[in-house]
Amino acid sequence: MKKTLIAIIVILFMEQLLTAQKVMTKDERMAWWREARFGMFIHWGVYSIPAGVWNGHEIGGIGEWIMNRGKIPVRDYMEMAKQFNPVKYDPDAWVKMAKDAGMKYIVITSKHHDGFALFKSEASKWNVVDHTIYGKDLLKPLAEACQRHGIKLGFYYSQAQDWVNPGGSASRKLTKEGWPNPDSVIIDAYTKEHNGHWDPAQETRSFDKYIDEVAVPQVRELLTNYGKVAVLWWDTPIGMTDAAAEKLQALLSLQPEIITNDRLKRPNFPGDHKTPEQRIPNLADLDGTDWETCMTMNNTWGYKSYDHNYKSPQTLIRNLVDIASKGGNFLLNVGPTAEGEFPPESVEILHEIGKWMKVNGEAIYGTTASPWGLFDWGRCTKKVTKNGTNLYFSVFNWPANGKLTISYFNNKVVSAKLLATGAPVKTSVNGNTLTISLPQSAPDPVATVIKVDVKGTVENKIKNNK
Ligand code: FHN
Repeated sequence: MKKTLIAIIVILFMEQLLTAQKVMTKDERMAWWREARFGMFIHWGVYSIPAGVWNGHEIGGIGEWIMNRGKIPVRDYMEMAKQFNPVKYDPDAWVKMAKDAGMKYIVITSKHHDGFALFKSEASKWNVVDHTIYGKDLLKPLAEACQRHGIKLGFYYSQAQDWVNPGGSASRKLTKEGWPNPDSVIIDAYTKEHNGHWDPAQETRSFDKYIDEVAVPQVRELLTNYGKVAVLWWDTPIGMTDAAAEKLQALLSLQPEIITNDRLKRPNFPGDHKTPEQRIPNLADLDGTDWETCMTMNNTWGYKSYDHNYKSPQTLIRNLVDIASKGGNFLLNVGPTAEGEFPPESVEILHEIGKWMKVNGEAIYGTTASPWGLFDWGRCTKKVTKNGTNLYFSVFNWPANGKLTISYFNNKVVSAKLLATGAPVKTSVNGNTLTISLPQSAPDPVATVIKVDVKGTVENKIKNNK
């Protein structure tokens, strides 16, 4: 009896060991991400204190680049950062806002190009715990909140550019991109000679040493101390070498299920997905590789107090539909303030997107690209089911004659309804043309979804429909 019990325990243990060691395929790793379709990007750091203004000058460009475009000396920037004190930071509220908007994952800047770590690090004192009056790790409570609310958490990490930790690289920006600096000629000559650096303090160590002494240990910290990390989002591989990329890539084995993007080092480290930025690719650009469009709500990633140029919820909802109809993901950015709050405009936009997603999320989650490509009147997404295929037609421009016609249609319609209300809509098939008869006016002027269930599979028609 005792022997049998021991044998069973040994077998169970061996089984567990084997499961744990099983290397996941890319499809297995990407499954949740492809299902999710919609995530939140968060750009947060000490640049949210100046919020786009330095010494009374509005600094050009995106907020998180203020140090570079403003040519702020390392010592001054570090002095400013000491006052970082986000007392209104409420990670549960952040995660809930993402979740209520229909987002399934969050990617936050653990360290942006200014090198400031939002986490406790043994590799550099230039981090929120050791350098600021706030003195607490910002990622730990976010990881816990994500866990509580069932949202996946990923870390953005600027692996090459680092403007404070010596040895990091710097993309060269001309002074005129920042403010009318009277010393521009001297500074521009200096940055030309010094690979984009503007302060001697940035060059007291080699890039290789920076990788070994800062980037590698910090990425190890991120992949060790915060539970499950869903995504590692590299950025701007300026000055990266294959050798440095190898070292960073090797750390990913600490999180065997992790997904990474294509920005570690080009072209030898393609990662799992492409990252079109501030744009939605055309169908012709897509080659079957997974992709994720990242986009700002206004014109900056990091908070800028005077940027109120927000896209409308309609534009962003339609972007999400457009992206899903092409088989991609949408990573929509929020740039919190120095106190730790989302800007009110972002809160409102998230709320509006959430209202639409609550009704129409089925047309986004777990869908794949439109078999027809684009329509003048809107977009289509598709979901294969046990019994056939669900087609989701999202109508942006309501047809004046109340009819949608879809050519190259070869399936039998099982049912058709407005996704929002469940009210049936009439369909007829004439030859290979499906006609959907719609109500007189659009129930949702942003995007009304018609769900059409058909028998069988719907093959790709894009080559016919060009
Ligand atoms: O330089 C960064 C920028 O600040 C921002 O983080 C974006 C987000 O994709 N990435 C870089 C520019 O490509």
